[in-house]
Amino acid sequence: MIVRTLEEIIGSERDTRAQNWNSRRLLLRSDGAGFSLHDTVIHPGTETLIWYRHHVEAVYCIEGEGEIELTETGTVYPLRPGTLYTLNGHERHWLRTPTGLRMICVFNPPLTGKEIHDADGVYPPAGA
Ligand code: 9YT
Repeated sequence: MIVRTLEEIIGSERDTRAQNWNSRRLLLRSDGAGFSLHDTVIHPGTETLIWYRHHVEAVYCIEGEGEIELTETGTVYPLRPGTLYTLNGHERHWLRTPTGLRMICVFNPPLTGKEIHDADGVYPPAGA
């Protein structure tokens, strides 16, 4: 059994900072749960290109307003607290927020640690 608090993650090596977001990684592959679980804060006024080619991500918005736009179709989905999206087709997309967002994110396969997006918005495959 694993019990952790956000307070002990913040400022630790599990608190991963990128230009547009902070990801507080509550569970990682080394925890052996089969998925990773993150409390992610997206900074206000940002636009981020994301493409999880090697992972499926589920994202549940709990604070803030924003949108995702699929690059292939131009389809835009508004985000607000209570909205879930799941990139089960590895959809490449823009994530935009004027207000900032707080999201609970699950990755399968689980992230290993310090992944941040490359220039294409991709995280490397697990084990790479
Ligand atoms: C929504 C999203 O994918 N944001 C980027 C960070 C990611 N959630 C992560 O690594 O925790």
